[in-house]
Formats: sequence, structure tokens, C-alpha cells
Amino acid sequence: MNFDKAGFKNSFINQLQSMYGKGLEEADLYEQYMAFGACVREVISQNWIRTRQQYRSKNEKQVFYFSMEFLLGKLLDMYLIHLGLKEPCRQALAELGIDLAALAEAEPDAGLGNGGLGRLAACLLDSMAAMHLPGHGCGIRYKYGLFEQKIVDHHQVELPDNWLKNGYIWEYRKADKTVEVRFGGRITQIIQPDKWMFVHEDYEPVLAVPYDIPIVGYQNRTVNTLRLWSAEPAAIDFDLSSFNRGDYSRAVEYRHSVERISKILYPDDTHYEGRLLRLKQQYFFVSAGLQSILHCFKQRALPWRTLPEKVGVHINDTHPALAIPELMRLLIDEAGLGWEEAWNITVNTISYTNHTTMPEALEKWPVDMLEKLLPRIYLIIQEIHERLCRTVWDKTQSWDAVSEIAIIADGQVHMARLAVVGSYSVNGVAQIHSEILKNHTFAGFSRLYPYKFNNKTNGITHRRWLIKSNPALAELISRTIDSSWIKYPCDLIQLVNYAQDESLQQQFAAIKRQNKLKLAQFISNKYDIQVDVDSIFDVQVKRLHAYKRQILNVLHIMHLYNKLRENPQLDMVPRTFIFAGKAAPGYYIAKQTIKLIHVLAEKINHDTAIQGKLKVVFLENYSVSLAEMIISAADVSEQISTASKEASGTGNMKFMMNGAITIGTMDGANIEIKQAVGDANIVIFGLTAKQVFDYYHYGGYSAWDMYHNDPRIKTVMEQLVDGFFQEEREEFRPLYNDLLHNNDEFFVLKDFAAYCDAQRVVENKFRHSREWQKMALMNIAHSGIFSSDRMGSEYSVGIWKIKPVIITG
Ligand code: 26V
Repeated sequence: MNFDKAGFKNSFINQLQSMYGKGLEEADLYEQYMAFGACVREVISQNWIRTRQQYRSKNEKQVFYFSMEFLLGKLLDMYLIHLGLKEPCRQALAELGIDLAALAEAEPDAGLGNGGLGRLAACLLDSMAAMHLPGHGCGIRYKYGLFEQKIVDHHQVELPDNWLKNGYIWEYRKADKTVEVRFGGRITQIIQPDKWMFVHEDYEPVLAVPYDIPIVGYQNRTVNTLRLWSAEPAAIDFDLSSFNRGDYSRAVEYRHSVERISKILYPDDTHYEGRLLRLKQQYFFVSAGLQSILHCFKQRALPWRTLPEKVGVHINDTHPALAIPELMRLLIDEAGLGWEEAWNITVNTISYTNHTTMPEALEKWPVDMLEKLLPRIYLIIQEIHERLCRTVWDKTQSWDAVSEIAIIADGQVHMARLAVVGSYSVNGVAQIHSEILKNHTFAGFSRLYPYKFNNKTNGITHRRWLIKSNPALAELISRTIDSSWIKYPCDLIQLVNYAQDESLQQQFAAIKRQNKLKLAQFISNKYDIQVDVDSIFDVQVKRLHAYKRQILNVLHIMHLYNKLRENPQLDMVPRTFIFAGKAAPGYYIAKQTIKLIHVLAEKINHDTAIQGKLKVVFLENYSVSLAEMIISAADVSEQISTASKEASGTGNMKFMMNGAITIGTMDGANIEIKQAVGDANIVIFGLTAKQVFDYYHYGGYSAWDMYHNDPRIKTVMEQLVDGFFQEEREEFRPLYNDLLHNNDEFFVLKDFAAYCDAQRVVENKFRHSREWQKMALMNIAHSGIFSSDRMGSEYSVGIWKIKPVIITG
């Protein structure tokens, strides 16, 4: 792209004037950021318009990725990199005395997601645009994103994330594309000469107003769209002028009930949260999204049966599964199709990804709630359920087989079952996870529809997670193997040829050290903790959850500390254990774990007897931006979930791409990472999924046996409750009880010894610096297949059957 520096500086100054009526010297950093953003918007919008025009005229199939969460992070830097404008803009701003990095920092993180599922959606959109693929996002414009985490007296405190408070420069309100979504009311059936008609009356109307965010492709002209819906009250007939008290308060109540719909992201990614409001959120964005898609389709004057050839609707977990009955409703009630035809179209349009097998996260809605809130949708679900049960009964004559697949059972609607029946493709997010779905979670369905089930291993965008977050490493790689890997990340494999090269190893080590220094500086400024940059930076950053086993990491740190106290001269490589992650506000054990990490850190970091060999740091408010800084500085990546529990993980991929060595279990994508890098370049330990299943199935595990037979375990467990770390002895009793009295559901104590051994292996490898750098380079070299470009093309070819559309200038 041609860049006119003088013109750019001019338009920046003009934007400042017109937006804030201020000159350069008067404007604060945020205002400068907004004005700069407005200039970038202009560049983007030309290609955005072009992309829409050409998608329309070329008439190829487009995909819409429906997701309750999009964890975008900051966008300015990504836009500049993708437009090829980062360096010229940096220089132009520098000439005005402005530091681009500081401007970029001023942007709020768009934190519209809990964790892996939301970040995956963002990586996928990035890859689709990079690969010229016509794919868009559809979600909710939450006024408040995931809560901001503050640690007060070692406790997590949740504050609202008011990310929109100063305006968001990347969104475009498209008021003309507003649609209406209807809740509640009554359905009456009218018999027409040739069919039934359903009339919806006395419903509550809600306006869905779209805000579009451009998704810019990497150095191409593609600009796809992320459309986020915001709920606004409809102008309904409350008589405000009469000051009729009843009407007035009804109007206010109505307004509040509507605004609540897109007010806040639910902060729980592991427990099914059975709240009416959440159901409302789900239907709200699904209905709005489908209405706007069908509206565009209608303008093309094609027969309805061709919908699946032109439109794919992908549901990110079951949260948007109401897309199935809603599409049926639109096709039957609005377009006038019959059931069979509508069903054919629906099933061939929708595809579904499952992201968890944790039973407590599988959504089920009470029948009476659904029936009351969405009466027509419920009727349709009932019909789908009855037809499915009849089919299975006719095939099997077995009540067991029927009850295994029933959508409505025990007064609840099973959303995952609805999603499987109503879609043509069901995928898991790593090989092991997809196998578990087929053989356990959806065993009945995989007998019925074996052709639907497939695997799409997750990926991450190397543009954000390497080029943006670790530019020095990206440049080193390009200098070594040329820059083709940016377009074709699998070209990173060429690094294998240089992994033994001493000079490259040294340069890699120098960059890693620089990144560690930056993180150490941040830790020192923010927490006044001094960490040794030559120590091993051993990192576990992710949501807090029992199955992710932060507690295993903690018990090992306690054990190391005990060894050091016994023998301060112990010959060990100094370690800095770094944690970050949020706990769901109502998840007591997870919050206790955060507290325990802080208590431990307090004691260890102040103990001069251990000569700084051990440090523990918890970084508050984990976010995409914080992840970028931490991951590029990591030596060791902790991926230690109980085997079979982590569907895939994506952090594991980000770390390997930045040259950290994984210590992990045979779970999720760790298994595929091991296959890729080879046994010599990863440290694996612990129970396998099969062993875990066997224990659950046949019993035979005793946590107390572990306690009695391993003195290290006994010591650390007792330290949890004997006041060693904390004056309030009973504080950590619930953690203690979970591990011992509740028999340790996630096999923490069972895997403890193997984990300690694995950590010794890590330490010994780190002592041999050249070997370590080689391992790191081998990890980077093999990380290409974990790019979301690979994932995006697998979805496009294997599921959606969409083709690239090259946008011309
Ligand atoms: C569930 C719920 C339940 C109700 C409250 C809000 C909420 C929000 C999200 C979820 C689903 C959580 C599932 C999830 O995030 N799974 C993660 O998906 C990643 C991307 O596929 C994967 O790498 C992780 O292993 C998996 O835990």
C-alpha cells in the first residue's frame, strides 16, 4: 500500500481537530489514539466496501460463525500489521512526537469472552480474512465484557469491565440493519385451506441493532465483518405523555428488561448457568443474526432450497443452538415452507463444534422456561424431538436407545442433542476430544449419524501470537529461513535445519532474555517483586479450574520450598513460577486456589534463606494483552490438566510457537504437539485418558493411599491446614478436603510423583543451555500446523465447502 506520510500527518491533525476541537499539544493520549484510529478506519473502510460488493457479485457461499464470545483483545497493532502500515505510521507519528506503542496501549482490550472458546473464535476470524475466505462473526455487543480482576488482600475481587465507556473506534453502528426479536406471548394456530399457520401475539418486542467491526486480512484486500448485536427497546405504545403512573413504570421496566439482554457477559465457562437472561441472550443474537442473513439471501431471489449452497451457519458450542429451531421457524412461518423441506435446508446449513465434555457445562434448559419465553421455538423443538425419537424407535425398538438421544427428557431440553440432530457436521477440537465425543458423550448419535462426526484440531493465529507479540523473534525467523512462513506457517519447519546452529541458538536466547527482562520489569513496577531473569520462567496462565490442576503446580512449589528450607545449599536452577487467570465469581475452590498462590508467594518471596532460588508471582487481570507479554517471555509451559478433561487447549500452542517447552499430560492437543515435536522436545507425565476412565468406571483410586505412601504428599497436604503458610489454619481446609476426603476427583495426588519427576527432567534439560535452545527452536519449527490458518482451511474444505474469494482493487 502506498503511504503518503505528509497526507497522513495532516489527516491525523484534522481528525483531532474535528473530533475533539483540540490541537496536538492539547490532546491527551486517549484522544490521540481515537483520532489515529479514525484515520486507520478510513483506510480500512474502502476495502470493506469493496469486499462486500465483490462477495455479493461473485455470489459464492459465505459462512457465519455464531458465537456468544469473541475475545478480540486490542486491534490497532493488528490492523496496522495487516495493512502493512505499522512501520510508516510509527515513523510519521514519531515525527509528531508521538510513540505508536503508547497509543496502541491506550486501546481497551475487547474482552468479550471467558477463555479458550472466545479466543478461538477471534483467531478463526483472523485466519479466514487472511486466506480470502468469506467468513463472518455473529455475536453480542456486551456493554460489559469479562470482569476485571483485582487482587485485594490475596482475594479475587471482580470489577465491571466498562470497555465502551470512552467509545470504541472500531465499531460501526448500522441502525438501518436493525431487526426485531420477539419474546414471550402466545401462539395460536390458524387452519388455512392447505396448512396450519402459527400466529404470535402479545409478545415483547426487542430491537436488535448491529454494530460491525472490520476483520482485516493480512496484506490482502479482504475485510470481513464481525457483527455484534445490541438490544434496544422498541417504540411501543406506552403512553408516556399522559403520565399515567402504571404505564410510566411499565415503560421504564420494559426499557430495563431490554437493556439487560446485552448488558453483561456471563463469567463462567465451566458451569452451566441456568439463568433466564442467558437464554434470552442466546435467542436474541441467534434470531437477529439469522434474520439479517435470510434478508440478504432473499434479495438474491434464489430458491430457498439453495440456501445451504450459499450460506453456512456454524455454532460455536451449544450456546447458539437455538439457531436450529429459529431457522425452522423463519423457513416455515415466514417463508411458508413445509416441515420436510425446511428441515432439509436447516440441517444442511448448520454445523456445530463442541468445546467441552465436562457434564456441568452441557447446557439444559427447563421446559417450562423455554416454553414461556419462546413458545413457538418450543413447539418446533418438540416436533424435532418427537420425530427423532420415532426414527430411533423404528430402528432399534429399544427404550434405552431412545432415552440416550431424547432432546426433551426429565423436564429439560438438552441443547447438545439438539445441536447434533440439527446439523450436518459435529466436530471436536483435538483428536482425543473428537474420539471421546464419538465414543462416550454422543455414542448413541454416532451410531445413528456416523458421517456427521469429525475432528478439527484447534489453532491460533501466528500473526497475533508471534508477529505482533514477539516481533524480534519473528524477524529472527525471517532472517534465518526467509519470510514465507508468514503466509505459509508450515514453512517454519525449515527451522529444523538450523536448530543446532549455535549462532541462531544464541540469538534466540538473547531475544527470550529480552522478553523476560521486559516481563521482569513489569512485575517489579507493578508488584515490587524482583525476579531473576536467568531463572526458569515457568508459566501457568489460564482460567482457574480444578481439572486444569493449578493445585498440582502449587503442591510441587510447596515441595520445592520444603527441600530448599531443609537444604538452602541445594543445587537447583532458580525458578520463577508465574500464574495468571480468573476464577468464576461463584467458584469457591478456584478462588481459594488464587488465595493459596498469593499466600505461598508472600512467604516464599520474602524468605531470604532460600537465596532467591524460588519466586512465585500471580499477575492479576489475565487478558489477551497480558497473555502476549507473558507467553513471549516463558521458558516452560504448564499444560497439566487431568487426561481426558481439556478438550484441546490453545495456550499450549501459543507457548510452543514462542519457544517454550511444554510440561504436560497426554490430554487435548498436547498429544498432537508431542507427535509434532517428538518425545525429545516435550516433557510428558501422568495418567492417560484410558487410565482415568478406568478409575472412574471401576473405582480403585484412594487419595489417602497417596497421602500415606508418599511423605512429600503428606507434608505438603498437612502444611495446607497446620498454619504453616497462613495464620488462619482452616482457610484452606476446603482444598484439603477436596483432595483427601472427596477422593481427589482430578487425580492430583495420583499424578504428583510423576509431575515432580517431570519437573526434574525439565530442570536438567535447562542446565544444558544449547540443548534447551535447540528444543525451543524445534518447538517453533513444528508449530506451523497449529496455526489457525490450517484450522480455518480444514473447516472450509472439510465442513463448509467454501472457496477463497480474491478481492480486487
Ligand atoms: C460454557 C458456559 C456455561 C455457562 C456460562 C458461560 C459459559 C461460557 C462458555 C462455556 C463453554 C466453555 C467451553 C470452553 O471454553 N472450552 C474450551 O474451548 C477451547 C477452544 O476449543 C479449548 O481449547 C479448551 O480446551 C476448552 O476448555
